[in-house]
Amino acid sequence: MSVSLKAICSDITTLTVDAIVNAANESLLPGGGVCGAIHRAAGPELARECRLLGGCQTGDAKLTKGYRLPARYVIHAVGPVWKGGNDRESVQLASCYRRCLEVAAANGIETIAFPSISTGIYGYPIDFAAKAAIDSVRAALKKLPSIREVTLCCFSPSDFAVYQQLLAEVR
Ligand code: AR6
Repeated sequence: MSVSLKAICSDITTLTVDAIVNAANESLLPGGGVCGAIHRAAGPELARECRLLGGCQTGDAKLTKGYRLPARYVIHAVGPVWKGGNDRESVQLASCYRRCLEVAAANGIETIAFPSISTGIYGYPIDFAAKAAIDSVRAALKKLPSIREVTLCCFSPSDFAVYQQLLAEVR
C-alpha cells in the first residue's frame, strides 16, 4: 500500500491523527506560535510531561502523550533558527522531519501531521523550508513502511500554496 503525503491548510490542534508534531524549542517548555496553541489545547499535563524529558537538541524529536488533543501523541521537534542558510539549517531541518518519522514508526504511529517547522518565530524562509520538509519526508518514508499517512499542515493559505506547488512537481 502506498503512503499518502498531502498538504492542508488548517489548525493542527484540531486534527484527528495518531500524532501531531510540535515546533518546539530546546527546553521543550511552552512557547508561542503552534507550540502555544498545542499546549493550550492539550492542557497543563503536556507541559508537566515535557519538563521530565530533559530538553531536546536541535534536529531531534521527543514523544509525549496528546492529553486533551484529538491526536493521541505529540512529537516535539526542535527546528533550527534561520541564520541566513550557511549554518547547517537545512541539515537540521531535514533531521527534524526524519527523526519525527523514526520516533513515530518506533511507537506504532501510522498517521502524522507536521506544521511548517521553523518558518514562524525561527524565521526560516517558507520556500526553502517546504522543499527541505518534503524531500526529507519522502526520503524517510522509503525506509519506514509502517507510516500510512503524512499531512503537512499549513496555517496560512500562502504557505499552503507553496507546499501544493512543490508536491505537484515531479519527484
Ligand atoms: N496550526 C498549524 N500551524 C500553525 C499554528 C496552528 N495552530 N499556529 C502557528 N502555526 P512557529 P518555529 C504555524 O513560530 O518557527 C515557539 O515559541 C506558523 O504559521 O510556531 O519553529 C517554540 O516554543 C508557522 O508556519 O514555530 C519555539 O521557541 C509554523 O506554524 C519557537 O516558537 C511554525 O511557526 C519555534 O519557532
